[in-house]
Parts: sequence; C-alpha cells; structure tokens
Amino acid sequence: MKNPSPLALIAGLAIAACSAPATTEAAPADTAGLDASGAQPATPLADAPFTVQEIASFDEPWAMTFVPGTRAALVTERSGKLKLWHEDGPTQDVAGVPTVAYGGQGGFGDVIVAPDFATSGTVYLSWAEAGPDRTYGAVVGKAKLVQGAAPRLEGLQIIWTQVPKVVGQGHYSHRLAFSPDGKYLFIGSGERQKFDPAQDMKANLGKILRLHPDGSVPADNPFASEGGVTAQIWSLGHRNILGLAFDATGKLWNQEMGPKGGDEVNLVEAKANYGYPIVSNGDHYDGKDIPDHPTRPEFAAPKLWWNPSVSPGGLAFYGGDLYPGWKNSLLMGALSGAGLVRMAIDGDRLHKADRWDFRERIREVEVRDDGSVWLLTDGEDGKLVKLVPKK
Ligand SMILES: [Ca+2]
Ligand SMILES: [Ca+2]
Repeated sequence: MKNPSPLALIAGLAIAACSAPATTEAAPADTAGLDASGAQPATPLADAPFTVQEIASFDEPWAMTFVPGTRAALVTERSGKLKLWHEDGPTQDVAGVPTVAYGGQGGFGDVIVAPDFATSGTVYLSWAEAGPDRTYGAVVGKAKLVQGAAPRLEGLQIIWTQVPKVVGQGHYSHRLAFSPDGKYLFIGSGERQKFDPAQDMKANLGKILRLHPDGSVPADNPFASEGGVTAQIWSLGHRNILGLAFDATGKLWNQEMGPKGGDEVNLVEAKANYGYPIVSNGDHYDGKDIPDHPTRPEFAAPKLWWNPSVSPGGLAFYGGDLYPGWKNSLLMGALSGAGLVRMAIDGDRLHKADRWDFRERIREVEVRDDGSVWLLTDGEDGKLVKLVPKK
C-alpha cells in the first residue's frame, strides 16, 4: 500500500480505542471497521469445540450434498466422476454423467438436490464444457438420480450455459442454490478471469443469475424486460463466486474469491452491483491498485473481507442445535487459509466469529439435517471429514 488508506486510519483508531480504559461493555462489532476487514487469527484445532473424524477419501472432490431420506451423499470429483457415498456401505460410481472439460480450475462443479427431490429424484449439477477454438464455459444440467445397485443419472438436460465461452479455464464459479421456497435456482457465474465481463450486461459472467427450476427466466427478474442473457441477471460485479447460501430468514449470502486481499462475503440483493473490477478492497495480483469500495459508494460493499486472503471454498448456513453457539451463522471453508471460518449473522450485518486452523485446504462445507457439519478437503487425496462435538 502506497498511501495509508481510510481503513488503515480506522484500524489505527480502533487500536487506540483498545488501549483506552476498559468499559463494562464490549464495543459493538462494526462491519465498516476492523471486524470486517483485517486479518482473522486462527485458533488451533485443539481449542475447537469439535474433533475431526476422517470418513472417506476422494480424488479432487469439489462439492457434495446429502441425499434426502438416505444416509448417503453425492460428491463430485473434478476430473468428471460423481460418487454416491454411503454411511453404511461402499461408495458407488454414478453412471450417466456428462463429459467435463477437466483442466485449469474446471471440471465437475457443484451438485444439489431439487426442492421436490423426494418425489422427482431430480438433482442439479454444474460442470465446465469445451467450446470451439479452445474456449470453455460452465453449464448447469438437471437429471433424475436413480439409486440402487447401479446408480445412474437419467434424462440429463442442460438448462443453462455461460455466455460467452472464453479461452482459459479459470473462475467458472458455477455454484448453485435453491431459494427456500423452492421456486428459484440461483447460479453463481464467475467472470472467467477476464475482469470486465462482470460489468458487461450482455454477458452472464461475473453475475449471480436467477432462474426457474426448468431454466426459464422469471418475469420479475430485475432486468427481465431486456431479454437475452441480461434477463437472467440478479446481481452483477462479482468475481469468482465459490459459495451461495440462504439463511433462515431467506437472505442470500455469497462468498467470492477476490483479488489479492479482497476475498468477500456479500449480502446478495436484486439489481445490486458489487463493483468488480472497478472497486475491490483487495488489489490485482500483479500489484496494480484497484480502488477500495469506499471510493465508489454506488457499488454494494462486502459485509466482510479478508486481507490477507483466505481463498474461500464452500459456504453453508448453520441453523442446527449441535453447536448452540453457532445458531444463525455462516460456515466457510478456506483454501489458502487452510481452515474453517464461522461468521455470525446479525440482521443485515455479519461478524467474524471463529477461524479454526485445520492445516488443510477446505473446499466444501455441508450441514446435515441433524446439525452435524461435514467438510471436503481439497486435492488428489481429498477427505470427507465429520466434525464431532466435544462432550
Ligand atoms: Ca454442497
Ligand atoms: Ca483495493
């Protein structure tokens, strides 16, 4: 940093305030100040309220979802396999999966179940697809999961495509989430490491999209009247969205891998522009400055950000009872940050609450309906692990 930023000044004031005589009440956490921005020290696992139980191994696992009504989970492996893991039996390969463009950051992406899974068996998947002339783009498909001795996908149908496909295999995002009412599918679409598409209304890159479950565009989308892929857009100015999660009040949160020092968690609102690449509280990896959010208040600012970066992987809402102190939190994996981050939701605000040092890159976070927390670690020998509360 060449010049002291307004944030550094705020941080200085906050430190000065800390050395003042103690008051009876802790200062409220402020999302515009230190609580929102700076480094978050990690707690050793020995001091965490859980132990970590290793359950299974996968090859470059990327995403998972528990299968309702079973003791099983679907796990995507980036090179193109879909696994059906069973708590009480051997893991199965699921047949009928699409061909994925494995390379760079791409391959198999997210997997979620449809709101009507109990009757339809429908699952949604995202993956990277090759186009002409070395171009690539993410797609989203839906299919029926047939379980049993030879599990398979039936009737796989692509319902959404990144437009345009571009050269390069970075920043697909392709994270998926259904609204709590089950009426809308939200898709995180990365800016494909091309910066400007995040502000281009003729591209659906660097955006969060809102569709009907069949892929059609809801008539009340904020840009519906403009047609084309513009009509899909719910919010814009995003970079590489690697987590989407609804909380108990129906608010949608996203995390995104920022540039250097600019990883963000945002409260996602219709029509909002989150400012990338015009503003970021981080800067480009080559050292080039990106003006910070306070310089352009017309862009929606992150609720929290991390400098140094933690490189987010996965995002889940915690509303369970197994860890009463965690009720109404967001849990986020950290890749370079090698741990698990907990954020406490406070209305429209968010506070950094815990960060545990796993010494492992965490790619995915999932909460089971019994309130247990499960993680996928990243890489060729990725592990499915379960957090077990300490007595
Ligand atoms: Ca998941
Ligand atoms: Ca900046």
